[in-house]
Amino acid sequence: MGFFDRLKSGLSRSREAINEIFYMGGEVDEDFWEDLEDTLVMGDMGGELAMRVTDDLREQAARENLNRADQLRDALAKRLAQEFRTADRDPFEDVPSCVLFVGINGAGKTTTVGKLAGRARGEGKSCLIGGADTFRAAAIEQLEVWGTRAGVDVITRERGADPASVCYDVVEEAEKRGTQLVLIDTAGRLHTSSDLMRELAKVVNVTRKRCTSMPVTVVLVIDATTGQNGLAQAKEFNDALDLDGLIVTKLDGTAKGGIALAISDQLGLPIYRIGVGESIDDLETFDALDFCRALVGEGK
Ligand SMILES: Nc1nc2c(ncn2[C@@H]2O[C@H](COP(=O)(O)OP(=O)(O)O)[C@@H](O)[C@H]2O)c(=O)[nH]1
Ligand SMILES: [Mg+2]
Repeated sequence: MGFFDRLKSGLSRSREAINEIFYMGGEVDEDFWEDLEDTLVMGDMGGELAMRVTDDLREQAARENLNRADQLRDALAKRLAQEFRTADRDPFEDVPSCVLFVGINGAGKTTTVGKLAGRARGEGKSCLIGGADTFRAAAIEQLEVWGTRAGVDVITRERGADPASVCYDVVEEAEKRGTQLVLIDTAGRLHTSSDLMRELAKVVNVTRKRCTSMPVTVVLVIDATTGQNGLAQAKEFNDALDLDGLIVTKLDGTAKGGIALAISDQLGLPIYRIGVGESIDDLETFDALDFCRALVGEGK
């Protein structure tokens, strides 16, 4: 399967509802516009964004005399794509580079680090993984399994060690080896969310300060199936850590792919990659227009 087909099959659950309105009747009438706006809201784009996009498309339809639903499909994809922030720099391509992954437990941080490490090795880049989730022994083991699978060394410390010290170690080792890409996995759960944010802020600050030889990028990994809840989460992380960008995971298992758009739009952050499955190859580079076309469908 080619890239676009994989993305499309990943987003098929998000696309079903949109497909329905484009196939129904085919007339662009008052009901069509209402259904479109509702469908965008249900796909977790958020009310304000759904309204803005629907209004713009409605104006365009009037201006260009588009009165069949299928004529509007690509216009919708293009209009949605405009809402995404674009990245100035790809932290996984533009090396040397050090990337910290943050996010709540279960978001897909460790899996994403593993996928990216595998990809980097496949491209012939040198890579090193830092395991700064030292709260659970199982977290360290899981990361080591991914490291082995990807053929990348994992630097960590014993359970309970200071996560910031792991960052220090991994940056030092990377500088010694001349490593191109450093990927640091962090913990997603502490007793309270304010403990987590304080701990992560320390990890981020130590890494930013220690790592002078390459840019440090802080990426929030977010599970698309968390819907609007994910937006509140993303805001909390952004306020505490001043994020650089996002990776949205589990777009294969949700009808709420629009959340990717809502978060990128509201936080003004680019999406670097998207996760569309559990295996090592299920990570895609993000292209806003491809994504929106896969979300909206290409028509017949
Ligand atoms: N379907 C699907 N599952 C994913 C994806 N990314 C991660 N997962 C699964 O989500 C679960 C939690 O992932 P993990 O990397 O341990 O999350 P962490 O707690 O943030 O490190 C695991 O079962 C992963 O296999 C994805 O893109 N799609
Ligand atoms: Mg983890």
